[in-house]
Amino acid sequence: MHISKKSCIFAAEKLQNEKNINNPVYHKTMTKEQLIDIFKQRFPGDGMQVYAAPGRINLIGEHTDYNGGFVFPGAVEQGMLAAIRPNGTSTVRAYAVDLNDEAQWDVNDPNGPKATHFRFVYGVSRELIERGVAVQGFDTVFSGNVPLGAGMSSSAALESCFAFGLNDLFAEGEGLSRWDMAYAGQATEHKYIGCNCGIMDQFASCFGQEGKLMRLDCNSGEFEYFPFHPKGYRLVLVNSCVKHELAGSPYNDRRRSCENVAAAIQKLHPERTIKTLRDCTWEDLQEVKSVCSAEDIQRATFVLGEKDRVLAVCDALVRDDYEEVGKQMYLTHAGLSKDYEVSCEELDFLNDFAKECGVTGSRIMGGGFGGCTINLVRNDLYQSFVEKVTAAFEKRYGHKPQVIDVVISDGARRLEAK
Ligand code: GAF
Repeated sequence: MHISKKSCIFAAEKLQNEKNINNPVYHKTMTKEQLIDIFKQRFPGDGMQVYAAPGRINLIGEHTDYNGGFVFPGAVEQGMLAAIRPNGTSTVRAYAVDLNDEAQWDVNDPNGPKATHFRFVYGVSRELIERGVAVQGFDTVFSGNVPLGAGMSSSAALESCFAFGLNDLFAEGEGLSRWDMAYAGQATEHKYIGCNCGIMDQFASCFGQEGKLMRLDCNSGEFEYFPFHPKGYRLVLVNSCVKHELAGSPYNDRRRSCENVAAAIQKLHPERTIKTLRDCTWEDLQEVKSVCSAEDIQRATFVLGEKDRVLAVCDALVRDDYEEVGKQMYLTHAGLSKDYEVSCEELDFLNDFAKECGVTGSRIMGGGFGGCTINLVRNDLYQSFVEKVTAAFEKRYGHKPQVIDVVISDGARRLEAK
């Protein structure tokens, strides 16, 4: 598979890679007070509210969300902050601090702004209106510290921040549920950005709770919080700081492959209801081997395996069996690399290197094609692993990876005045 080392694959993350590939943190973490100061310089007066929503990690369960499978994410401490104040008109005036970019549009404009970062805000407000929230004009200033292009879903953070904030400011009565907000974010990706993503990222950003991972059944929407305080281990991300571009839209292509296989199985079994690969078995897959492309079968093979791996990891966590958790993570990486083909040289290098160092579990996290690996590391190995992987990666690729300690945090919220 030929991969050109250029920019981002997901339209949703386009902005990030236009800006910077090898130095993903090009802006600083901003406090609520700093954001308010910037807001006041642009839009004098008081009365603004500040909202926050996080990016996410995912312990296991990749590319399973749009296949009706299980995912196992948690919210992180990095996220998006937005100061918002209704302005009594139908005009939205927005300023993206990190990009030093501004735009304005009418809430009823059917086209909206062109720049990706503003399209998220525009799309979310349109989706809220569709869901019955009477969004009017507002002034806003926003800034984020989710490393861009790392696969930690800076886009879901932006969507959830505005979904939560605009619902809080404009909804009458009870307003939207967190599920409605998550779906509004996902619909924004589909309709305004062009990425047919699943629900994992928006779900994690809306429902996250400090210290807890969540196992979500994407078929039924049922989910369970799993307190995650592994004794003797920690989770650390190693961000390759690269994002590769494939011709076309590979994320949407992967999704289409899965849908092709599910449709072929449905055709063969009209007596059953096959909505997604979730409804399919290994036997079904065998049966359609001759009518589907080898590539589609390969993709589906990964998805069926990944469905089982999430459940295996949950069982292992209940037993505090972190060795088993790690084993499943390595299997996921192998599947994502060989069958789903969403890895790249840098991520395979990080994965191999983690294994050589004796790291318990390691794998690509997020959509793939760059970004980071998530690593389950024994405390006693942590320091030497971080030092070694940093040095080895830099020697090979000419730049340092970014090491990010995972802190599982809360989901979308309003920040109360201190
Ligand atoms: C991206 C998507 F946005 C998610 O919905 C999910 O499919 C993920 O890739 C892969 O697990 O983050």
